[in-house]
Amino acid sequence: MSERKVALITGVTGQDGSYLSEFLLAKGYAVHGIIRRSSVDYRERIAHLEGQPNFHLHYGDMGDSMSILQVVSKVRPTEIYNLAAQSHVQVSFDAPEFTADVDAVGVLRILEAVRMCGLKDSCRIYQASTSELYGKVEEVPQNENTPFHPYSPYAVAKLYGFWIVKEYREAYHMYCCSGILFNHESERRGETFVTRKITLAAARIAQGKQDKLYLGNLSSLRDWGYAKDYVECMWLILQNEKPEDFVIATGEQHSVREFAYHAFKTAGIELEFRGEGMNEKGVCVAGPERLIGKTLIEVSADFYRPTDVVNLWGDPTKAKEQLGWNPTKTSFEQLVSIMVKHDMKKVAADHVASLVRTNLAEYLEKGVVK
Ligand code: NAP
Ligand code: F7E
Repeated sequence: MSERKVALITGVTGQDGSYLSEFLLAKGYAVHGIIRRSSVDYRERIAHLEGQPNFHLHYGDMGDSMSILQVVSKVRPTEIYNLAAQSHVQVSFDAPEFTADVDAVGVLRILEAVRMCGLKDSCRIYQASTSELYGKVEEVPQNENTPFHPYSPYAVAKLYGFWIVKEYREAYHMYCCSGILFNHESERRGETFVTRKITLAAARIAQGKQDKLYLGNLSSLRDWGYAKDYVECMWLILQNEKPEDFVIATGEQHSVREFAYHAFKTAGIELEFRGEGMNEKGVCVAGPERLIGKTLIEVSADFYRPTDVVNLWGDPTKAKEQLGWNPTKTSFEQLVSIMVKHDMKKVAADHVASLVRTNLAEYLEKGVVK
């Protein structure tokens, strides 16, 4: 492997991109990230890294071959982590073409840029693949040999990404591989994914800022891990002697209902689920007096998908044995607790900030402060 340690991360502003940047900087890498131009700068997750001498950002877009080519030729990375994607499964039903362009053809653009820049023998490529490939599952739990059955436009696009990586590995002998990662969450998770939606709502309801939470399928099952633990595995996959694909998961499965139960419990609210299907409700049976007996969770058809993946459960044996990775470093209960504790503080801080803003506006109006 090369002496130079230069990583290029697409999707650097995302949940995983931010943790991976921290991880690689700590390992002594020069880290380059690709960011998109937007009218509002949304770089909250990497703001603390900007200005560090080994951290560099470049404008580009996964839909724009020229920009990808330019960045790759300028940076000449020794490792590329292709994390950029339209990553929301439900949104992929509304924006299927964009999802295909970024999540499928985008992977091809990275592979071709590496070839065109003459880096095919010196640059290792990690592709962010997904348990969504198993979709309408044909086997439980799922491992590297389980057949794929993608069940959303997102999963179909990611399937192309998986196969094109395998194709370039075999056709051009490139070191490129896929991590088939099961759901991984954190306090940096996007707010419309189910876990973060729940932890934020639990914190807001506990602090009197929200009355109710509406969710979709409460019985959906996921294998949820902690994102901070999973980025280590992305790096380990690229340090393996041979390029191979790996399943990354905890090996434990929980329902959306269970996640909600634990999250609300951590926020000081005990829920009891009553009823079934669309009529199921989460009712408060213990906690703050004002909430007892109130329905805090209801089911809404708006959060159901045309086709949904409902039984994901990964078998991380290969990663454990071959990469020495520990899939149970952070337990399910610890993950829920990390997220809820973070969001309890965030909601409280947002409240204080809004009070300060309101008072400041009033003082400015009255001329108390100028
Ligand atoms: P995320 O938080 O949604 O981040 C996605 C990143 O991709 C963001 O930085 C986003 O930039 C960037 N991006 C989207 N479209 C782009 C485009 N056209 N050009 C350039 N950048 C673009 O996702 P994540 O949870 O960190 O996941 C990282 C990767 O792993 C994704 O590929 C996802 O599909 C895959 N994955 C995630 C999970 C999981 O459970 N988290 C599991 C399996 C696989 P903006 O900030 O500008 O939007
Ligand atoms: O849904 C159900 C929903 O949106 C999980 C992405 O990172 O992981 C993620 O995709 C489950 C689904 O994640 C709501 O129907 C119920 O069954 O949090 P999610 P996801 O679809 O699993 C995979 C591995 C990726 O690769 C993706 O990039 O929860 N669910 N009620 C809900 N989901 C949402 N979002 N909102 C609800 O109200």
